[in-house]
Amino acid sequence: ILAAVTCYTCAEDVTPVWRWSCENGRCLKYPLNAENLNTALSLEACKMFCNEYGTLWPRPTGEISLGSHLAKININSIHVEITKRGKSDDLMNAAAQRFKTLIPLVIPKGTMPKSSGKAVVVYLVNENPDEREFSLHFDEGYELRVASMADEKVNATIFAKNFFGIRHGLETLSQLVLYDDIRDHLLIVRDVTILDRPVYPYRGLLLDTARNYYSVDSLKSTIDAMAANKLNTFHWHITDSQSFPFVSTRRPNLTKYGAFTPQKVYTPADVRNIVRYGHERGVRVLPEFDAPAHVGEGWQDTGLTVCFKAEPWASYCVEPPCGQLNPIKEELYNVLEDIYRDMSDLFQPDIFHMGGDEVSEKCWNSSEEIQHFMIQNRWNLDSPGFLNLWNYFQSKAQEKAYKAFGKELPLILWTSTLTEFNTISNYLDKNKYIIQVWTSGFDPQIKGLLEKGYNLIMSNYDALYLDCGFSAWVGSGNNWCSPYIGWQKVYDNSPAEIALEYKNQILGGEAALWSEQSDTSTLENRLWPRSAALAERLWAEPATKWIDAEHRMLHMR
Ligand code: CP6
Repeated sequence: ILAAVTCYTCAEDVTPVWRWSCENGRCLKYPLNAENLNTALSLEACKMFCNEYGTLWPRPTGEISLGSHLAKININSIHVEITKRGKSDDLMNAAAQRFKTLIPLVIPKGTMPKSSGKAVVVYLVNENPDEREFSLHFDEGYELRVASMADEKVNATIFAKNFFGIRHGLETLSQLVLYDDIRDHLLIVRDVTILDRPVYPYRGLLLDTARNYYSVDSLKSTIDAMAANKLNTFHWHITDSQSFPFVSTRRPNLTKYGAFTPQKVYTPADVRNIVRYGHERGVRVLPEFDAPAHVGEGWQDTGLTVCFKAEPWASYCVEPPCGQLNPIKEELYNVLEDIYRDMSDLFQPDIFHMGGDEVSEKCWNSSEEIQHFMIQNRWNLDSPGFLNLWNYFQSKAQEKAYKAFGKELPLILWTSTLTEFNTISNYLDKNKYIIQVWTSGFDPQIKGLLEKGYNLIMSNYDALYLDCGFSAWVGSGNNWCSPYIGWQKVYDNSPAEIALEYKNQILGGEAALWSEQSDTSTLENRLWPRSAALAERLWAEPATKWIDAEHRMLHMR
């Protein structure tokens, strides 16, 4: 299959000697000669017509008709018209601008398309031009038409309920443009109708920028690639016990003591830049402040943590250096409020992630002060007792979060002992908390939580951990990454299949790149194309498996 669609012998800078023909869903190559020159298909054109979904990724979910003709277009004459003005004008303009920059990307390096051909005019028909905020309930659907025409213009129209749908439509339209290396021309598919909307409202990617630092540019490139795949949430795990690169204006010492170096930080200007970059691309930048575990570096002078760098670390945390917030300190909650306020100012999020993973009883129990507090409250120094302490922390942190963000925004927590389905309703209100599942897709907890009415985001480590699978964490021996999860496994991981009857409570999924073994230099290859597989799974929830998507995946990669 690979050999049939890939022209290994066609160097980019030579005149092609092959033409391509679609046979039984594959593009096969034949010699290009004088007789077939006029009708010969280039490889890209063949791929476009060799598959029900052309080379679109993720594949549309509604009606699709791709016509059977290509029109020659002029790269210097591409126009986007915004038909209705409103509060989202700045975003609409940015999306139009991005569309224009996407087109030249299909031109192979070292070649130049002829500048003859038709002008392209894209009409953007936005029903609610005032809508500009992210939401778990907004409508990201769109309708795209490329007219069949005989005159000197190619007319395309995108209809949508809001900017977010329009933006997706432009992304799809850009994928209908291809480069013909037989004629050195840009072409666009005409006679097109596409109706499209996502199956899941939450389609995310987690990046951990605390175990290793990532450059601001690499984060922006990541957002570009997410936008191309119609992923809509960049979950920024911005702090952990290893470093605190988030520059807190209200508590600057956290960054001063917590960053790896004074350069390896995200300043307010960096964060604003990234959040804006995401907004223009339909990507929500969702901050996580992970607590009460996974803290350490940065808190040295506060006296508000316990068991920081405790040894042997394996007795107090999952990976060193250990560290946990001390929930009995009243001052802690003022610091949290300040961090949340900084995040509110910069991210203005519609959802907030409060972490809550991997809390260690033993870490809290190593503090006499905490033991004393628990005894005073008549909480036993056992597991249920520590859940009371944790709940004490979470309730106070929740109150500060609502205050700092100025609203009761949905809060996300990782699965943990606090979120076990038998007892979760003693602690967390199902109308206030979304639970992100990071444990195995076969965990009975998942169904239990759904039965109790909780909304979930799936990040099961057996399919969606991009660092490595579970065994990398618990003794993979001398194998640096075992198992390495391929895009096929990501693609076939269906959140709905886990519990069909509760599909409405599964908001979507998220792939996670934990960064103990990754940084700027490895980022692209860790994320792509595997996150593209996730993107199609969450956009379309196809009934088919990866094998049916392989041709399009090779193109998207
Ligand atoms: N860091 C944080 C991690 C992990 C989690 N939280 C993690 C746990 C197990 C595996 C991979 C990553 N490194 N903060 C769990 C949500 Cl296998």
